[in-house]
Amino acid sequence: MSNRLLRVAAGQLGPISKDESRKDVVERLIGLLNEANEAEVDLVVYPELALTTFFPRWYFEEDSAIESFFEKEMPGPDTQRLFDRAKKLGIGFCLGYAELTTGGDRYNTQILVERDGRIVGKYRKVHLPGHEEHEAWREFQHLERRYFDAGNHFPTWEAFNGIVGMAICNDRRWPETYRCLALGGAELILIGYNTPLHYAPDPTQNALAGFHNHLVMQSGAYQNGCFVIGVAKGGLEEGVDSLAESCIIAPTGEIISVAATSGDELVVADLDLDLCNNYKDTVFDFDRYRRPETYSPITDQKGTITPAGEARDS
Ligand code: CDT
Repeated sequence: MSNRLLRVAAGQLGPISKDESRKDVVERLIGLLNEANEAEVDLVVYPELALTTFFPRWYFEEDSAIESFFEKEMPGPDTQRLFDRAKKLGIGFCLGYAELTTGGDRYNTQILVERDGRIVGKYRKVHLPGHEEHEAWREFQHLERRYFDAGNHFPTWEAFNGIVGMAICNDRRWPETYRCLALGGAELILIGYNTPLHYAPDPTQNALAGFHNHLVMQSGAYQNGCFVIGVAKGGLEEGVDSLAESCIIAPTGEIISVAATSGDELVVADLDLDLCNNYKDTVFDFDRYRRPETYSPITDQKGTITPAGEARDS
C-alpha cells in the first residue's frame, strides 16, 4: 500500500468583479477551504490572480492605476485570514496573485503553502501572453506583457509527500514547461488559469478553447508521468466570458475529475503519487531514452528557421 496518497482539490472560482473587495474574495476562498475540510482534502489549488478581477483586460496609462491589484506582502492584511484558517484545518493550498516586490518588480505569481502554514514554494509566470501596448481593435485587452515582468525558471519542491511544481495559465500550452518541471522530478503540477473564450488574434480558436485546455494538460501529464491540477477562474467577469472546466489529470493522461459549473466549485480527486513511477520508469524513463544531444534547437533557438535558413514570417 502506497503511503503517498493525497486527496486534492481544484478550488475553482467564478467571476470576481472590479469592485469586489479583497476581504470578500478571501471569504470566498475560505468558503472553498471549509468545503475542502468537510471532504478531508489535503491540498486546495486556487486559480491564477485569484484575489482580484483579471485586470490585464484593461489599458491603464499610469502605473499607479494598477497598484491596487498587487500584493506587497504575502500573507498581507487581507490574506492572513486564509493562512490562519488553512493552518488551523491542516490543509495546504496554492494561490495565484499579482506580486509587487520591494524592488518594484511585478510578477504573476503562485505560491505553495504546506499543511503547517509554511510557504514552501513560489513560482513566477514565465510565458507572458498578449501584448505590451493598447490595441484599440480588440474587444478587450490582454496586457500581461505590459504589467508583468517574466519569471525565469521552473523550480520544484519536496512537499505533500512528493515533488511539486507550478505553472500559470499560458505556461500550460508550452511542452517545455512540463518537461523542465519533470526534469526537476515533478510528480504533481499545479496550474491556475484565466482563459477568455474569445481569442482576438484568431477567433476560429474560440470554439476549441475547452478542447485545447484539456489537450495540453493531458499531454503534459502523460508525457512526463505527472498528475496535473488545472484550475480556472471562469464565467462572465466584467463582460468577458472565461473558460471554466477545471480538472484533475492522472499520469495516464486521463481526466479523473472535472468541474460541472463555471462558478465557485471544489473539484476533488484522490491521487496515489506512486502511479507516476509507472510512466517515469517505463515509456518515459528520461535517463534511458531521452536524447538531449539532439535537442539543441530547443534552447539555442527561439523562432523557427526553415530549411532555407530563413526566419518564418508572422
Ligand atoms: N492568463 C493567460 O495566460 N491567458 C491566456 C489567454 C490566451 S493568450 C491572450 C491563456 O493561454 O489561456
